[in-house]
Amino acid sequence: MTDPRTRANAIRFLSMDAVQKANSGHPGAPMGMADIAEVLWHQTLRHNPVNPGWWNRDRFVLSNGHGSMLIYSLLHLTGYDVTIEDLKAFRQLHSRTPGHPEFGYTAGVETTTGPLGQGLANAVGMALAERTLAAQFNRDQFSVMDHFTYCFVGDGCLMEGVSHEACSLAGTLGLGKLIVFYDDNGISIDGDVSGWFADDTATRFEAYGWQVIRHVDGHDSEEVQQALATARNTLDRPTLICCRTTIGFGAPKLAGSEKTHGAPLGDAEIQATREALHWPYAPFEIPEEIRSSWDGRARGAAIESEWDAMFAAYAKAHPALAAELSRRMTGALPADAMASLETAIRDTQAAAPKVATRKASQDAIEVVARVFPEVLGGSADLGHSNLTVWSGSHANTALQPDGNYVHYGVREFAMCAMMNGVALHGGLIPFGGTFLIFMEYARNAIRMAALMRQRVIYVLTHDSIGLGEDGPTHQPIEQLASLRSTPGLDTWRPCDATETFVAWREAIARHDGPTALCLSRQGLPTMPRSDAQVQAIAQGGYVLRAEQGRLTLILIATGSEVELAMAAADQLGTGVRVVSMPSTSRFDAQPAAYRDAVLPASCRARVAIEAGHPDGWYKYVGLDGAVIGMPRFGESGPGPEVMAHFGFTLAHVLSVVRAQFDVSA
Ligand SMILES: Cc1ncc(C[n+]2csc(CCOP(=O)(O)OP(=O)(O)O)c2C)c(N)n1
Ligand SMILES: [Mg+2]
Repeated sequence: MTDPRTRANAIRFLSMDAVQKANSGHPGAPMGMADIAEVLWHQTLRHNPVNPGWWNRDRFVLSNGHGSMLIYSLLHLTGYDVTIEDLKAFRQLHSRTPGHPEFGYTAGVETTTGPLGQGLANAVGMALAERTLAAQFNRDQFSVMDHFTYCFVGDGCLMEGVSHEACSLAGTLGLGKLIVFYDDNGISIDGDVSGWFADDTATRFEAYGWQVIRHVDGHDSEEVQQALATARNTLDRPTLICCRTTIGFGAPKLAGSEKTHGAPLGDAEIQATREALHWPYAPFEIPEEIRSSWDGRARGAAIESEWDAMFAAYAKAHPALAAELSRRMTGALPADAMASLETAIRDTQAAAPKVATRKASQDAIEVVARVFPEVLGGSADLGHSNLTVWSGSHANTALQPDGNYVHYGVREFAMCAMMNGVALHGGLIPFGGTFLIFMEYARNAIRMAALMRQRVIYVLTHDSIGLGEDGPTHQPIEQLASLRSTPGLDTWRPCDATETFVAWREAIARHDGPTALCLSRQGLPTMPRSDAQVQAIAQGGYVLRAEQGRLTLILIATGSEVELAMAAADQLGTGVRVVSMPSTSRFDAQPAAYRDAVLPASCRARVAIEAGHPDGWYKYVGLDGAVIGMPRFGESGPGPEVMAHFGFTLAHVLSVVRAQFDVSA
């Protein structure tokens, strides 16, 4: 019989040998957490290695993602499509075992981790998604959505501020099926953490409303098993299991030292560890008995087929619910969704309201949330400024877990990282609001959504100095440029209600990445458009005002500055074209012929106008063009006065154009 320690040692040797072979990586955490991982993965985790996409699987997040060999070893040993050859290719180009776990590369990896603390916030989002779907779909004896979310964290994750944001909210929401194992090894990269991390972590989590299980010996499988059972029996609040461990456990000279954190142990120390742990096998050799004791495929198939039978009975008893849950989990569009949005776009253009684009966004959300019941909205305490609440929104709370709106509180980073977890879980489409300036607080979670190609929608209002009185702390300058330079993220800055509706449609219909909607505080008139122009908005940039006769100048603008560009064109004459460019990434993705039709190479007289950092616009206007932008911080004052002070006036635009270009027809 293979005992737990032997199974754990299989993880230890695969990890230290793979790191040694790659001559790069982190053996310490996998060796230290191997016993805990063995307890969780061998008998408790409900998953099916043959079908990593099974909806009701327990989710597992390795938030201390530098310990990637831990999860790769577990996936390999339990029977996922991760071969011994994959482990030998650890950290090599295009291998399925990249340096940090990456969603989409490796079967069984639920989220990309490595930026410490964010995996934990992703796990909070997954637990929230599970509970929300359970409340919306489970009926009487049918618990079709009913799984745990497990997360491993190290000292680093808990030092990171986002752990406070996410875990404080997880406590308030009472996410009882979230279970976190803390690898309390007293070591981070610089050494013994007592000099920089002396918190009473257990008391801290109790203060959040968590159940905390203290003083667990992370190398004593029975103690870990007992703690896990207690955690699984407490369903009204999340649980933190504090496990005392030794980093690099088993290495005779180096165990307990930061030297095992992020470097190969070396051949001599690995040989000494083989002797100390009585492991006579060659690197990457797992004897059959140990291998079969780890194999989770038969157990996984049995667990899933039990659930399949339940789901079949549920589908008989509640056919509409079953069909809807299936639709949501597979990500299929609701029937007629696109047609409803089309109609709303056409109606908006016809009604031609003068509203702030944040208000138009709220009107769009009304339509979107009606046709996409899987929308899970929210805001970081700015619901009434971001206008993210709608007539059908109701709060998701511990007592009302079926709600479709999350009050994230003032926690922008956790909001965005949790939304990644919600999106990864499936079944819900998250959107969340804050001021555009405060996307900075959430920056890396937005980047992670783009890296993982997740459909997450950011409602970022108060999009320029035009917001006025709150002043330069609140006025975004470089944020648009920063969002636009994020690969895979679509950024929209619509100029009116119609463009806002189109941006929402594009965001929600998109399956392969996140979208930032940058919206005005101040009212903006609806621009006149033909049907063809309405259709063209989705191309990201299009001719809003065509020249008559010879083209003498192109004005390019976005958002609130489109109105200004149109007024300037009226003054400058018939040869002036206005291009509205709500999304540069969308425009850049169009065929060259389309881009050239909108911005003909023959016309070098070009001026871009946007109350944001100017640098990105030279790409469109060229070095002989001009940009009217904001290369400096703003000022506090009434919005129109601030705009005028910084040159966003008709007179200034006309003078810049006339000084540089001859626009006579
Ligand atoms: C946000 C972020 N900052 C810094 C790092 C670099 N880094 C990787 S691991 C680590 C120390 C983590 O300590 P701990 O979680 O205790 O891991 P252990 O050494 O115990 O394995 C640091 C600073 C990172 N990956 N993410
Ligand atoms: Mg540590």
